[in-house]
Amino acid sequence: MNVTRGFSGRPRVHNPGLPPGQYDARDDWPVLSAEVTPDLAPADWSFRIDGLVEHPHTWDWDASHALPAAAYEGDIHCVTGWSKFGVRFGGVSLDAFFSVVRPLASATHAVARSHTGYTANLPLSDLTGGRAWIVWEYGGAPLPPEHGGPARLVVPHLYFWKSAKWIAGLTLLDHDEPGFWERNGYHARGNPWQEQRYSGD
Ligand SMILES: Nc1nc2c(c(=O)[nH]1)N[C@H]1C(S)=C(S)[C@@H](COP(=O)(O)O)O[C@H]1N2
Ligand SMILES: [Mo]
Repeated sequence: MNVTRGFSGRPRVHNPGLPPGQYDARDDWPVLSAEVTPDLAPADWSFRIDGLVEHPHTWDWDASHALPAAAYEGDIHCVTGWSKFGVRFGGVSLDAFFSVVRPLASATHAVARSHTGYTANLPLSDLTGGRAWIVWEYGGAPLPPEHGGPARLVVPHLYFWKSAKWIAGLTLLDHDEPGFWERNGYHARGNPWQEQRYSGD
């Protein structure tokens, strides 16, 4: 911990776990949605990976739950400034889905699509190696609809706008193609530790 004295003389604690410019939202979990929360039942949810893969595939709720369970326990960082420490999401690692579809060597990027039409682009390398999940549980309970339930993408090492709620699929590409926020001035990658908030950062 790095303690500096502010104007008030009260010690201000810089938490080294916080990326630059972020604050700890503690028990708050703000809802940030460009859309109205869809009425999406687990039975109507599906997840598809297509584009530059050997075997495009669609999983329904039961098929995705038959894959090996995995969890993310750690921090999340929203570009609007809040971070949360020690959240726990339960679901399946994207690696388990990729091992079924087998990305082609030419695949370098992905566009994540939501059932609502929201999109976010990501380098494929940010989605592999145990760093990205499809999740349906938060803190051991079903993921609430306003937070992307029944299921969302979680890519916690990037700003949270990349973690598409109500995830519908990934399309693998051989080039980068901006998603919803990226077309509106946000950064193509969005690494919070490098403060990649806006294009040009
Ligand atoms: N479908 C969809 N996914 C989305 C968004 C959105 O508007 N629609 N907002 C993104 C942004 S900007 C953030 S910070 C997080 C917010 O997730 P939360 O509402 O669960 O906090 O979801 C991301 N995923
Ligand atoms: Mo965000």
